[in-house]
Amino acid sequence: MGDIKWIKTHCGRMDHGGCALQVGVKDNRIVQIKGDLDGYLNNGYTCHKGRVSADRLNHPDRLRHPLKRIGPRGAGRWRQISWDEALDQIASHLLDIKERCGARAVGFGVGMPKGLEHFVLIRLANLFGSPNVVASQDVCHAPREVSGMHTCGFYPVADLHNPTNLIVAWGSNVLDTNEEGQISTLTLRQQKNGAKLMVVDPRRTRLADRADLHLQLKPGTDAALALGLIHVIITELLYDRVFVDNFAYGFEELAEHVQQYTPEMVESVTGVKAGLIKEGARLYAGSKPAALQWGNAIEHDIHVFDSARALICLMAITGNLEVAGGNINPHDPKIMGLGPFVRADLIPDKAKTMIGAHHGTIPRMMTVPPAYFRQAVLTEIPYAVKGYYGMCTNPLVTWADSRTTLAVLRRLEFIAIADMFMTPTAAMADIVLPVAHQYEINDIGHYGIGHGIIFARPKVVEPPEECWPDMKILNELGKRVSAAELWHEDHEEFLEDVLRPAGLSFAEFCELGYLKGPSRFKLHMEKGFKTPTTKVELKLSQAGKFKLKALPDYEGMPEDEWAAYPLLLISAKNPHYLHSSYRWVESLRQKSPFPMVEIHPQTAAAQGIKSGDDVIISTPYGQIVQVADVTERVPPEVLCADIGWWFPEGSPEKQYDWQNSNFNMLTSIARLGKEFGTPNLKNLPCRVTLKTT
Ligand SMILES: Nc1nc2c(c(=O)[nH]1)N[C@H]1C(S)=C(S)[C@@H](COP(=O)(O)OP(=O)(O)OC[C@H]3O[C@@H](n4cnc5c(=O)[nH]c(N)nc54)[C@H](O)[C@@H]3O)O[C@H]1N2
Ligand SMILES: Nc1nc2c(c(=O)[nH]1)N[C@H]1C(S)=C(S)[C@@H](COP(=O)(O)OP(=O)(O)OC[C@H]3O[C@@H](n4cnc5c(=O)[nH]c(N)nc54)[C@H](O)[C@@H]3O)O[C@H]1N2
Ligand code: SF4
Ligand SMILES: [Mo]
Repeated sequence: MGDIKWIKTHCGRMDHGGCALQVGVKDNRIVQIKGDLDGYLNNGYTCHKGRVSADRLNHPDRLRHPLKRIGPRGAGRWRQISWDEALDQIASHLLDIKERCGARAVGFGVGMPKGLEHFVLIRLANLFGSPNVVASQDVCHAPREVSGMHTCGFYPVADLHNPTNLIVAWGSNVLDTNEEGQISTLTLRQQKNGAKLMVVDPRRTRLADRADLHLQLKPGTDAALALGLIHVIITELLYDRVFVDNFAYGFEELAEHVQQYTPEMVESVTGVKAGLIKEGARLYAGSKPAALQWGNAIEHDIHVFDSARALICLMAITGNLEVAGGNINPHDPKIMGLGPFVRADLIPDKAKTMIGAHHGTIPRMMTVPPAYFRQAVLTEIPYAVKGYYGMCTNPLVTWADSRTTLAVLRRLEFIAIADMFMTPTAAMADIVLPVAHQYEINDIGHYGIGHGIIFARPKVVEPPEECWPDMKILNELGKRVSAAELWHEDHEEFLEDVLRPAGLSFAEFCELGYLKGPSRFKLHMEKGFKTPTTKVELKLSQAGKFKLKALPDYEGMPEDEWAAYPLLLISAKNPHYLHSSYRWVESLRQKSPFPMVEIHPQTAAAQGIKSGDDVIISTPYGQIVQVADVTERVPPEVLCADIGWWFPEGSPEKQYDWQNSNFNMLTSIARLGKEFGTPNLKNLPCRVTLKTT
């Protein structure tokens, strides 16, 4: 194996990424991937999917040429076309729609931010003149980030790098998800150094097994639990007096407001014993600094604004904001800001003209919630939308209410999708573009994610001849549909743009590996908080102006009770996949061959269900089939199903059987949280029965 060349890069596109890797390459093929001991986030750690991530590149069915639909949409028949033809056709459709209905009639779609192309796509939308970037932010991070901006002027990130006394994993399953680069080794290392761990999760996860305290709440009651903790902390005078006196706005009102959230009342709502609620409150308030690693789960129902606000209030009154080992305001290194990068200046009225504005989404939410986008396509409210360019996303599977998404994909005049594989969504497109992927492109990771750090992801192998980096596609499309002089000769100049303020070339950045902003704590001592009152707004001072609720509350369960659906349905990310991605990678599929739903033994026994049986999961909105995993990790009244499933081996005419086991057949967009347009992805009334035929 002497002629293997080892190249350093960072993992990406299997989750939010961030593990430093050593990649062994021989004859333009990756032969081994291992963790890099020097890694800032991972210290040599990798997960299984990171280690086999190169297997994505060599699948025989990978898209290798641009394709144009022949026959009806979704019929699975395609003609290979050249890149010039593909780009010319996309440009001509988009420009035609712009001429007839205005630029806003084209939606530019992205999914989970995967790399720098995310921001190049936003730039394309801005230069084209459309305010409508459609993203999964309704259920992913915008609620945490934007609620943070309104409450304390920043997005409070758990500081897992400096010593802490307690980590609270609240609806965050870091051992499986390593979300936003909070690589699980960081939590485990803190534990080894003496930090305690508190887990707030309805399931007994592997992380909960390691916890000092597990608050196993009823799903969907997070806001009540957080308000209950605040109640105890205030009544027992455990809060940080100095901080509250100097830096909090609305403390008296909050204190009065939470009087109703007694441990007994909160026990009756959450199912967590009053004694444990008190213990949790005392542990958190007594552990300063304590880092609250708040997860995606709190963003998955219509009450997310209350949950997010309550959690920030909790961080604030205990004096854990902006302190090392608490929840910090990460500062970016000297790199190009997002606004200039995406040319936000060219679309100054975006906040007023985007589809979300019509629905009164919260200020600073700069993408369109998929629910409102689809409504616009189907009903022309607030205006007509006719075209969609989607990249790094698979909405037919990942957006709530898949049937509505299908109706939208049928109704749109024109759809182009860029992906590396033929997905159910790509199968409904008019033109499909084959992309180059991680390891085949030069890229910057974690730009715009808000953790104050960026990672070098240099290319290690050449892509197949006709697989283009998304950035190149967008750069070439941009020249065809907007002012050509605002695009680059070579798309890799975008990498240089980001780094120029730091005085680094991309090559120099790759030598360094990562670039981190300065660690600055307690800036509020000098400057206050960046809010209208310069304090942490426990009560929002501009609530009236923005039609927001001034104080967080528990509003009850997000869905009605149904006698026919006595259980509660939740989900958790599958450790072996990224959402809907990579079911076609054999080394991953072996680890997780089919969708599994966790069912408590009592619940299973009542239905005659054993592990391995096919079961039907039903909600008021639909039904799907998954395979039973009978386990005490979920309580008897909770089902935890797998998300993101479709079957690459399935029928192309049925878009790869995306309806059979897809969680989002069970969700609905009939109810949405006003602030972010968030649907109920979790906490749905449901039942489970044995599949008999
Ligand atoms: N019911 C339910 N729904 C959910 C969630 C849930 O928990 N429950 N989670 C939500 C969350 S948090 C998120 S972030 C979204 C994610 O939603 P999406 O981002 O839509 O889903 P992914 O599966 O991450 O990515 C979709 C596609 O991106 C492609 N892809 C990967 N890398 C590249 C690339 O470099 N270029 C291009 N062009 N394509 C690429 C993959 O092949 C895949 O087909 O889903 C949300 N949907
Ligand atoms: N392997 C893998 N890693 C990923 C992803 C992936 O798809 N696969 N996706 C990436 C993305 S885009 C994101 S946003 C992150 C998300 O990462 P996480 O924040 O960890 O999100 P989830 O796995 O959706 O949910 C975390 C936990 O919430 C619990 N939970 C469910 N309902 C509730 C509830 O009502 N209250 C509380 N407190 N907890 C609840 C679940 O049992 C689960 O253990 O992961 C990233 N990393
Ligand atoms: S934890 Fe995430 S970043 Fe690390 S190797 Fe796994 S997929 Fe890659
Ligand atoms: Mo996400």
